[in-house]
Amino acid sequence: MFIIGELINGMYANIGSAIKERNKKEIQNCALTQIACGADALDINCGPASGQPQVDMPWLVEAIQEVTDKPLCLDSSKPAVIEEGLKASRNKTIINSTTADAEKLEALIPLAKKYESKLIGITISSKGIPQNKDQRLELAAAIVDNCLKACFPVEDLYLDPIVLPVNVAQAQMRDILESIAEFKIISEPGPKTTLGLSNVSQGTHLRSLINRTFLTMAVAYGLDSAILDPKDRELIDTLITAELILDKNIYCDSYLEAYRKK
Ligand code: THG
Repeated sequence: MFIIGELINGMYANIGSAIKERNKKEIQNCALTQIACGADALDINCGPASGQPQVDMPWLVEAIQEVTDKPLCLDSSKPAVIEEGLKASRNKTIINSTTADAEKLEALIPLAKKYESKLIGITISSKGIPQNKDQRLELAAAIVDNCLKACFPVEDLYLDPIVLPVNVAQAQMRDILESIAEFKIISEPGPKTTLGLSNVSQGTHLRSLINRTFLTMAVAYGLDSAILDPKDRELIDTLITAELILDKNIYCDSYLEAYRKK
């Protein structure tokens, strides 16, 4: 599982004020802590309160790459903000994200090619978030189709079914999980899959329990990557164990320690 740490997000109060005050240390500590906990990449989102994301995004990129070479996942709904992040990046990048709308696809697929970035495609369109699995698949297929037409390698595309909170969209959880398996066979070779795990538990009690249960189920449906809180130790232990059960990790009595070190 390719783990993308979610904690450098301006929606968190400490990160929001660190961005405002240009407190590099706070951002760098957050980056290093997530990596120590097992993050393979770091999501970077300036947050809803940022008045100048085109300036904040490259500042964040520069601060983080002073302390790590891990890939950065540039998270913004604005292509211009993502482009400023790409320009500042000297390591691998992931664009987070394009929707299935032509305007976004036409802006972001060429950027992904130009900067040799991976690309997350979320199954959302101008009509909103799909309400069932067929609508999700239709948007996913449109994203894949656009990548194929533009000669963008589909193996570098991560499709995201958009996870909704279980307390508002309980009836959609099964569709979201089944979409993971469906997306992977849209083309040959197929795209990869990712999702924003913490969305599932927003506004609920027992967040951590809901997160790790959903992740375990998603892993069984073939999930390749997730944006999550790597500081949640039980979550990471559960993930390692789920992959053990699926024969992706080799069992030994100290498998948790062994796979945490990997
Ligand atoms: N898909 C893709 N990218 C994404 C998401 C997605 N990026 C953003 C988000 N969703 C994933 N990241 C988070 C980060 C934090 C939370 C949820 C998802 C979260 N935050 C607390 C909350 O809202 O309750 C904030 C708590 C606080 O303020 O301290 O849950 O789905 N491609």
